[in-house]
Amino acid sequence: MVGSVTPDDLDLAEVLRFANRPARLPEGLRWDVLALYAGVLDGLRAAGPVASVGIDGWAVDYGLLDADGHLLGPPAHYRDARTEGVAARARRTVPAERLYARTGVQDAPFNTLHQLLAARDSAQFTAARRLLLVPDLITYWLTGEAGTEVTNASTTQLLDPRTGRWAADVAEAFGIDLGLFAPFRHPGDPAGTLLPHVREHLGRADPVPVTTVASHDTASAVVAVPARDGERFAYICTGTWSLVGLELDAPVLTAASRAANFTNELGLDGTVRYLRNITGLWLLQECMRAWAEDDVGALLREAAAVPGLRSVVDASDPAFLPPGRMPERIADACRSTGQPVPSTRGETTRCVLDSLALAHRRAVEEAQRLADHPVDVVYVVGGAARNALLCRLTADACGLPVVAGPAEAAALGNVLVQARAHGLVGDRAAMRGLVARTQPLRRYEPSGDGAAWDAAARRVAGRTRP
Ligand code: LFR
Repeated sequence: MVGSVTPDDLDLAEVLRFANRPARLPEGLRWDVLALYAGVLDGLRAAGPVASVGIDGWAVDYGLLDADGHLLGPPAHYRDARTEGVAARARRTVPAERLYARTGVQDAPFNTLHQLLAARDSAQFTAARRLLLVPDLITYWLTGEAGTEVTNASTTQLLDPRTGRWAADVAEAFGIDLGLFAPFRHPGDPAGTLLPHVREHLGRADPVPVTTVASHDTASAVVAVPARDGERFAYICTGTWSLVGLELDAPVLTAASRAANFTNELGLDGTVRYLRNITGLWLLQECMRAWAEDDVGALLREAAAVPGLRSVVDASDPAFLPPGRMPERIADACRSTGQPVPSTRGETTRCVLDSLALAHRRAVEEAQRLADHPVDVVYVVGGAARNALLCRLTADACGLPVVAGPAEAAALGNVLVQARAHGLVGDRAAMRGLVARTQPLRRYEPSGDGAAWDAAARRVAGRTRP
């Protein structure tokens, strides 16, 4: 994505899109990170003479380097089964209450901490001298300089969200050597310049700066939430996941917050992204993969034509995390909760969208209550901003207006942080103002039919949650 930024204008153009296809090896589900890097290089070449480069990506996963700085094999996928049962064992080392009080991170199987505990006896881990989170790994290949970007580091479950430094006592209790991590970098910091062989590939003679952005994609997306200064808002960052929450000045580390499995991740300028991970459009992506269907528009039209709220599943249930057999698993969840089993693709799609809207509602309500931070509007950014049905259902379910857009929020947030580092835009409010003035947004008013959503919420709460 190439962004152009002036104090009055913000424009984003897609120059290259490539698939991110993990591969199942005998040892487990792995990311094809070389294909990703090759795609990045092709994209940079297609982008032409840019003034700065910034890398963001998904959280928690990492590559391990040996003493020579060489990658020790493909990074494990956070959906890999190697972390099964690890969280429960880890709680015997550090009780859940203390771990949450120190790190503020949700209890999820894929947290970096759990992945490290699952991997630590492997030959690969024994040989490892450096750990780089995936966007930091790509940045390292581009520049030769290793760093640990702090918004992404906040998802490891090894960081203290109050200080933005490592929770050294937690790492020590688990026997994790924090020396594996490179020094911290903050959004806006220089991250080096493109290495000579990269420049040669791009046909650039001049040094090209790489700028640290909020390298966790969700942190970048929150930067581009087009909220007005002083507005009381929640956001939903959509894509494979729905990340639903608030931007706060300080973490919420209470017992109630832990019980509700909210996470405190760091955002730009020391803000806290207080949010819940909801399985998100992964449910639909996996159905589409099972059906060998790539026309989401057709499915959404079918879903809009079938009656709503017939069956709902718990979209934040970790049972939906692994890949495979998604239509059957959704059908099973409906059956086991005594609800009608969706029988057509349209019905299954509708079940997914209704369930997501309901999960959005629950997270928006609980976040406000747990953080004592009421909101007046919900911003939907990311891919689902283009999904009018899901936006409408989310507005109806939340009983709040939804403002949808931009769909490419993560890329815009990435570009804006680079632009700020290069003196082109001002503070967070100025960045958001620029997004609001320049990007197409659509507003959905709630229909007022709260009772049907209340009833559906009771169905999910009563039957599919422990
Ligand atoms: C979204 C995201 C989420 C994170 C998940 C796994 O792309 O980064 O924020 O929880 O992927 O890394």
